[in-house]
Amino acid sequence: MFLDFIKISVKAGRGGNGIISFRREKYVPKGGPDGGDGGRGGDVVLLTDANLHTLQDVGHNRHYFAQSGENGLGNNQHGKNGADVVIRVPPGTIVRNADSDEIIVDLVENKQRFVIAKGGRGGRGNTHFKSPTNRTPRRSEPGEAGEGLEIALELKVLADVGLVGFPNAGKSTLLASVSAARPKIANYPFTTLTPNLGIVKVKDFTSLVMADIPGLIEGAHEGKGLGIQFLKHIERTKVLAFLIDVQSENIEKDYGVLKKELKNFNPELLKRKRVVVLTKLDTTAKIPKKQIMRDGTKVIAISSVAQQGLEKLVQTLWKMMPK
Ligand SMILES: Nc1nc2c(ncn2[C@@H]2O[C@H](COP(=O)(O)OP(=O)(O)OP(=O)(O)O)[C@@H](O)[C@H]2O)c(=O)[nH]1
Ligand SMILES: [Mg+2]
Repeated sequence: MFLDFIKISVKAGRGGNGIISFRREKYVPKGGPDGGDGGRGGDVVLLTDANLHTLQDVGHNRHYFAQSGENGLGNNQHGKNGADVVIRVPPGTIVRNADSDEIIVDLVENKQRFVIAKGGRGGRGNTHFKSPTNRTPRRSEPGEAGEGLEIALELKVLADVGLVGFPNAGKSTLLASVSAARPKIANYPFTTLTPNLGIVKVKDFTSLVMADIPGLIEGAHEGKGLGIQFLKHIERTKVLAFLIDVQSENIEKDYGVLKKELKNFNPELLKRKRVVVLTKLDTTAKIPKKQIMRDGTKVIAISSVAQQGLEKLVQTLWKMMPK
């Protein structure tokens, strides 16, 4: 199961209590106060990890608790701090307050660390309350409660280029042939059920992140096929590549259907830079003459299997990236 939206509750650890204690030493009848402070409660921390691509692992638990701090001890010893609990999420995870729906943080960098619930402070032991007038303070503080809240996590993958097209158009095959990603490829529709990301090398030190998503069909915005929910994964891509099988009976029509489905999901998507990619060039003897679509969009023909046009496509995508 692919999880790209979950709600969880997080609760940081309570601080340990400060304690009341007095020195008990041989031959010292009245020792002074020596009650130590409580330890700090553990934090709940979100940490991004580029090796993760879904929120699935996070979803195994609905509640995340960090450890409480330990109480202080005699002899001025501090209680141990509670351990943090670290929740690993993929980069591209948007964190909201589940009650107010407000965005708390958008975790876009890899290895980004964010304390979502802070542990309570430990209470002070009675040592702190000693004064010239009170040498035997019988006072200490309890630890503070840790923060707690309900959060909603939503993943919108971060990629430079998003591949859109009908099922079987060859999206996953393209991703596999220009990157090290190994998505599932098969000759039936809806092979891809969850987004795949790959890194496409452009030049020695430059690369693009490409996202392959499930196939779209006409009526997807009404729930046909896999629906359009997964389109949110291309909402943050800078460039869109519309993949259409070169054998299509009507390339303009197919392109129109794809555009319509995108528009129904989010009209902003059509303001994105885009290119039309005719796929499976090796399956036809006819060289497609079309170089430009009616709306002015550039057309590139490729074959992932015969490795044709791939370099040109990658360079074109790179040039389209906002610098
Ligand atoms: N001959 C030829 N076949 C291709 C080419 N690219 C993809 N195919 C075949 O087309 C079929 C579908 O390819 P996929 O890459 O799985 O298509 P997809 O667009 O990812 O499909 P969904 O995940 O279902 O949306 C597979 O049988 C591929 O082997 C190509 O360049 N040439
Ligand atoms: Mg696929």
